[in-house]
Amino acid sequence: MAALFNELKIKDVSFRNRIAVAPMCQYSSDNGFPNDWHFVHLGSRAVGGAGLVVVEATAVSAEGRISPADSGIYLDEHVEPFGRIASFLKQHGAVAGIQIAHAGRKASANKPWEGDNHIDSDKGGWDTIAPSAVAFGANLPKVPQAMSVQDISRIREAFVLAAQRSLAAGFELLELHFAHGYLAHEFYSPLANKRTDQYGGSFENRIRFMMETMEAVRKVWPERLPLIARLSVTDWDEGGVTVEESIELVKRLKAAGLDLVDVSQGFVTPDISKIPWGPGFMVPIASRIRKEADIPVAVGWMISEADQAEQIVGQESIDLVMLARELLRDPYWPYHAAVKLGDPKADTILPVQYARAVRAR
Ligand code: 536
Repeated sequence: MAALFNELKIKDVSFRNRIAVAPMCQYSSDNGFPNDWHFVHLGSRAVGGAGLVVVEATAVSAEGRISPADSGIYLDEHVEPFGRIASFLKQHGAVAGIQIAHAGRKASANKPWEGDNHIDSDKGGWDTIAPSAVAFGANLPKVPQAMSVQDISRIREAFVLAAQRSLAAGFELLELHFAHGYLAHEFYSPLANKRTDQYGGSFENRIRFMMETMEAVRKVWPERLPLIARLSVTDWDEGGVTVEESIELVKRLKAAGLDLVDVSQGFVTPDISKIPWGPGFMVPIASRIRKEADIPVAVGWMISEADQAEQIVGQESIDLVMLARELLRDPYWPYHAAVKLGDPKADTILPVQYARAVRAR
C-alpha cells in the first residue's frame, strides 16, 4: 500500500487518495459561466483517479475576475452549470472542490495566450480595486482604486454569497484564494498594502480582511465540510510576508475554522527572481507549517513523479499533493502512479467502463 493512496478524512468528507487537481484557470468562460470545456477538463481528471478536483479560481464578483474569460460564481445562474460539474466529479469518486477568488489589482487582464497584460479601458478593460492605489507594475500597470471600508464589506459579502452558491451547486470543499498576489494577499503583504486605517500597517491590521472573510464564510459553509485556504506564505522579498508570520496567521485562521492550508508562495510583485525553483521546493516549508501550526496541509509546485509524491506524503507527512501541469500532461496520472507504486488501487481507480478492458492485458 502506497501512502499516496491512503484515504484522507477531513470533517465528514473522505478523499480516496492524496492526489488533488490544483485549481487551474482555463480562461474559457463567458460572463463567468463554466461550459463544456470545464466539464470535460475537470471531469477527465476525476475519471483519471484524483482524490480531489478543485475548480479554477472562480470570481466572487465580476470585477474580481483576472480576465473576462474567468469563471465566476457571482450570479445565481452560475449555480446550475457548476452543479452539473460537481455532480459528475462526485459520481466518479473525486471530492468536488471549488476555489473562490477576487483578483484585486491583477484583475482586468488579457488571457495569458493573448498578452497576459492589462486590458485597455476602450477594449473592454474595467477599473480595478485593491487595498491601496498602487499598481502591480510590469504587464499590469493599471493603478487600482483604494477600497473604502464599504468596498471591503461588499467584497466580504460577495465571498459569503459565492460560498452559499458553491454549496447550492453541490461542492463539498471550498478553497478561499488568499494567494498569488490577488486581493486577500494584497491586504496581507506590505508590498501591496500601504493603508493607514484598521486594514493596513500592523500584522493584525493586514490580516483583518482574511480573518473577517474567513469568519463570515465559515458561518455559511457547513461545519461538516472542509473549508481550506490557499496562502502565499512567503513573498520571497525584503519587506514582504514571511513564513514566520504566515505560521501565526495560519494558527489564527485555524482558530476561526480553517480545516487545511494549501501552501503556496509569491506573485504579489512582478519580481520572481528570488523564488528558489526546484522539485518540491515548497515541501519543507509546508512540513514546517503543518508541525508548527498543527494543521493539515496541501502543497504544490514542481511535483511530477509518483515516487516523489509518495515520499512527500509518506515521509514528509504532507496531507495532500496539489498537481497542476503534470495532470494536464496526463489526466490519468493518479492511475499511472498507482500502477508504478504497485498499489492495489490500480485495479479499482478507473471507472467500470474502462477498468475491465484495461485490466485484460
Ligand atoms: C501562478 N498563477 C496563478 C494563478 C493564475 C496565473 C498564474 C492563480 O492563482 N489564479 C503561476 C505562476 C507561474 C506558473 C504557474 C502558475
